[in-house]
Amino acid sequence: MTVRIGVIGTGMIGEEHSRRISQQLTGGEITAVTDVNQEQAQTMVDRLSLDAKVYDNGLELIQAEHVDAVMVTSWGPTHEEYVLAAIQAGKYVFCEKPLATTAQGCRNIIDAEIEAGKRRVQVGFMRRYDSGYQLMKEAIEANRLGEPLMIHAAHRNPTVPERYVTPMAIHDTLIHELDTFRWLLNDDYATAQVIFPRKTRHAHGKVEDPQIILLETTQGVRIDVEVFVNCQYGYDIQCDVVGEEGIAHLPEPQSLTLRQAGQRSNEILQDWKKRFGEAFDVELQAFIDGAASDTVGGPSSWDGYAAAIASDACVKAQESGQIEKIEMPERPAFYA
Ligand code: NAI
Ligand code: NAD
Ligand code: ISE
Repeated sequence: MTVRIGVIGTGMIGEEHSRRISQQLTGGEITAVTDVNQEQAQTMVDRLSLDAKVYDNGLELIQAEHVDAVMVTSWGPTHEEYVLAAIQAGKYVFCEKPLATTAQGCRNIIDAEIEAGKRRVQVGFMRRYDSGYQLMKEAIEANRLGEPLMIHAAHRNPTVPERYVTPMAIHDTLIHELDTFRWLLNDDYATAQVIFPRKTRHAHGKVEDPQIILLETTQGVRIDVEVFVNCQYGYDIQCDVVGEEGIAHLPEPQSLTLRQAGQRSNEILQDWKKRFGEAFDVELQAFIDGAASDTVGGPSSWDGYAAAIASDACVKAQESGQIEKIEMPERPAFYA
């Protein structure tokens, strides 16, 4: 069965994902698209030579008979409404992070999914599909490091646009780590604190950059993450898990070592598109295969909710300068 997919939001990642589905992956077809900027939706259809209808809005697209599954790649504040509508229409939905911009928004989605009685949502936390992070998880679960004690991590982007403001370091950027570490450690967060080092001269006025986020899990693992979104030199994701008997280091992306002109060098990638390209492939193929076989796995609405609760606490910690508590409600059996 070919899964007929409707795309809401044809911006940067919407087009990336649509290109993958139509040109690289198997079992899926883009049959419908929409964007608040209709011209942009039509441009994507033309550029990718899609046989897809352009809809006036996301809610109409979700209802369309020739749409089996929905991909939400519009701006974060629009996600909740579309995911709720897809659940109500009984359609599988892949939603880019964040699932919703508030924890309450995620809770509304969880309540709707439970009431509908079936898992419908896969959240776009693609790092879980990255082969490097998967190796780290395998090592932790096989107890090759002993018990994990600490994580040192960094999330660096070369630059960010003017619309990127201080809280986005948490809910747009750190949100990936907030999901990844819960998954790696099989644990939840207990507290968060944010520290602002000296500001880089490359950051514009509305963003504090860099930031250091200190997290503590319920089992006492301590985590420090440097978020530095104007680091200039590249897109660089670092992670070390320190255990009682060893350390797991996130593999660097494969790159040619060049010996030339008295230098030995390796390329550093410049954006998330290439850094997590293979992870996006695996993530979306899993969604298509899941929809085709009437089931969905991977990061759930509950994971989206957990990341949102931690993210809210980190934003609070940015503002208060204090250590903030993170309280996770009990996980419903539905998401066990
Ligand atoms: P973008 O701004 O390039 O694209 C968003 C698109 O959504 C725009 O074309 C906009 O016109 C459209 N849109 C906005 N509201 C809409 C609505 N109500 N209905 C239909 N279309 C609407 O943004 P980008 O960078 O593609 O990000 C989109 C989403 O993807 C965000 O949630 C972002 O957090 C996520 N993202 C995830 C990444 C990852 O690593 N997983 C990387 C980059 C983005
Ligand atoms: P973008 O601004 O390039 O694209 C968003 C698109 O959504 C725009 O074309 C906009 O017109 C459209 N849009 C906005 N509201 C809409 C609505 N109500 N209905 C239909 N279309 C609407 O943004 P982007 O960089 O592509 O990011 C989109 C989403 O993807 C965000 O949630 C972002 O967090 C996420 N994202 C994830 C990753 C990742 O690494 N997983 C990377 C980039 C972006
Ligand atoms: C972007 O939205 C992403 O999701 C990228 O993965 C992240 O590195 C970047 O900081 C975000 O802005």
